[in-house]
Amino acid sequence: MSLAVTLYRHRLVLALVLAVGTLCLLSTRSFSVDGVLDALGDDSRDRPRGGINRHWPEAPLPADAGQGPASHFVQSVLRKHRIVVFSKTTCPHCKATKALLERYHGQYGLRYMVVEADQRKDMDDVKHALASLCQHSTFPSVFVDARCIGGNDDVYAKHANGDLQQIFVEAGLLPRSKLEQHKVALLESTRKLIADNSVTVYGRMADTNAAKAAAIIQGYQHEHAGLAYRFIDLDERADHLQLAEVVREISGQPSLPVVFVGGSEVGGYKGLQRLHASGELSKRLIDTKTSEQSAAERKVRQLIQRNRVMVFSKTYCPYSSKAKRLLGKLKEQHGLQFTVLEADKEADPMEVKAALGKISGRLTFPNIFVDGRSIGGSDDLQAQHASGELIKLLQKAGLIS
Ligand SMILES: N[C@@H](CCC(=O)N[C@@H](CS)C(=O)NCC(=O)O)C(=O)O
Repeated sequence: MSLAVTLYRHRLVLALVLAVGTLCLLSTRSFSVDGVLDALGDDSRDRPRGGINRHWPEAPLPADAGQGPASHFVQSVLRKHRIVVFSKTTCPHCKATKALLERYHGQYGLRYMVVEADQRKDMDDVKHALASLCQHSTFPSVFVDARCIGGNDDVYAKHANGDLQQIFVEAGLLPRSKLEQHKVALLESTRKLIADNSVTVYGRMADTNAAKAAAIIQGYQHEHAGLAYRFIDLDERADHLQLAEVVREISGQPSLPVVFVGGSEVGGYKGLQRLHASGELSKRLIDTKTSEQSAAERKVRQLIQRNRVMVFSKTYCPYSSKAKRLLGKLKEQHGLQFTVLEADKEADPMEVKAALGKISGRLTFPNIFVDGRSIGGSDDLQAQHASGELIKLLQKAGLIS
């Protein structure tokens, strides 16, 4: 029997096989998020590429997730991606939400998925499907682990009070260990930034005092061409809470803005305003121009920045010896680490002294710095130790346990 005759006899079976095969292919495609998104083009950004959420399909979706193709689409996106923004390309609130998530991506590597609903033919159905999952039916709608956490205002409010970070931490998307590592790195980079710039302001530009502080510094930019000035706007950062903590630890100032001039903290807006009004700010800005720093000053600033407890001493000075003895005892008892520079062994001890005078206002040895700030000489150290203040300070800074 020829092949043609066999095929003819079994034509019904073949037709059935082909029909079932086509149906399977079609249904796979309509439930494949990637397929739908591919069809949408590049504007739907799929950040979390490559095999994430392997465990996730078992997670339950809300009972009222709805039926119909748009509901199925929404559900499959939510099953596949842990952070999802349903957005519209034209909506400014959506842009703001995406910008915020992009900051979390940049700072902590958090991946998120954006669905641009206005690029879909079934936008209204998607909107409808979202309304059954969220309290609202507007764009954007943001989901974490298939739970709606709100629109743009809600997400920004949660970002401001730390709830958003907490949601990511609890979902295991942002491990606590990563936050801790980030804070250690932040402490170092913040110290470096302060040391490398003539003026550094940490604040929120939306806050009047921060804006006023920035305006004062901008006024000096004509006079001091090339002034190394940085304004760090905490509102622009995903890690604003940690950065605020780090600035508080470095400066001892409880609130923002905090202004550093020539590596030293001068207080907030009021402190800066006082320096400005007295004419002192102009003098300090001339003094702190990096190009005018001596080699000794650069070395002194670097030592202060790189060593959490830094002692400037003189080998023959009894006050220095007494201070080093006390710090040595704290090293033995509590494991305190400290670094000593013997100024009289340097090429130009007078330059070291001048640099210390400029940085801390102190012209005698020893001069002891903790986390970039001078805590005084030997007598101050003994007094702070006797009152228990020194131990408290070192404990708070995590320098002893
Ligand atoms: N009250 C200060 C006294 C320190 C002091 O007088 N140090 C002397 C050296 S022992 C000093 O620095 N003199 C100026 C210099 O050597 O340039 C303290 O406790 O540190």
